[in-house]
Amino acid sequence: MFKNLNFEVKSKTKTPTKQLILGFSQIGSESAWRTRNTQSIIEAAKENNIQLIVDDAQQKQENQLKAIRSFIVYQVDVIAFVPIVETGWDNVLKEAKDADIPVIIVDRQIKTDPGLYAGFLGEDSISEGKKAADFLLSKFKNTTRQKINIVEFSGTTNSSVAIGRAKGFRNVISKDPRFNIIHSEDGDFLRSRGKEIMDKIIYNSKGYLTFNNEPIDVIYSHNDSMTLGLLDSLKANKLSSKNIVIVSVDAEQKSIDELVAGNLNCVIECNPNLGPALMELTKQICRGEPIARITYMHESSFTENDDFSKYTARGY
Ligand code: GZL
Repeated sequence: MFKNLNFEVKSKTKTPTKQLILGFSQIGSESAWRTRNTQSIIEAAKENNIQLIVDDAQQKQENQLKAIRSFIVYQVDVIAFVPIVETGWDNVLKEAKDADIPVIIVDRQIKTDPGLYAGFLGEDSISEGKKAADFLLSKFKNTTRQKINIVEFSGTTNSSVAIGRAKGFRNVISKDPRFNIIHSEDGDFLRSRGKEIMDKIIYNSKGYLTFNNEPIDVIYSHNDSMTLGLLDSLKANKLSSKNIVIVSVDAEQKSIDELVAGNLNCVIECNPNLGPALMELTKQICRGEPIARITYMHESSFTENDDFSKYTARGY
């Protein structure tokens, strides 16, 4: 699906019938969400007759910088990329601007001079974090519990998504003093890391599930891959997940299946299907039209209170 391409410089003549070339740097394939995200872009490029050059950065920012510089040498019409972390993009974006190649930021946001890119297409991670907390406020509204302890499985440090999901969550949960985040750990959006973190918690627990001798009441996980990993750990240790409230983000099929099975309580959707919108923005730019600074995708939530018979297949 992915290939790191060798580039040779091609003369780029802008003729009306010229097929548009989009250079896309993807961070990797760390989750089913990411794989679907890539597929959506590949499918949409084909449907729009746009030549797509996809590079898989294997989770390394330096590989993304190399790929973007290769797209510049290749003189693609538009560059799009998912910034694995928020910072470190200023120089390469200046090089793209000097080469008169517009850039679209996809999925995750960056901290840079806004004049260095055309616009952002992706998810509102702060809103996703808010929705996760809203569910908990509602879930515990009528309980007499005076202390509700939360452990957070965080996404990649310095990624805008982990920062946003943490910020949105805390903005809401702080409204109720009963809630305490007693531990937060970077699981890098990986299933293996989710299992490792949970294995360590279980190993050090006194009784069912504790952290530093405090009972854990809630787990908030920034993505389904880490959630599936923590469920792997509970299952391997013959511990039920039904005695703890678990909220996850992405809404991959496997996570929805665990919700229906009663092993999760709430799953916040993060929409990976950015392909069609990315192609529209690419064509808009190539027609010389400005694009919106921010384009958010529609997202919903799934909870234990839903009528599961109304659910449809997630497709990833
Ligand atoms: C979200 C995206 C995140 C997903 C994870 O916008 O950047 O990265 O939630 C993926 O599954 O690793």
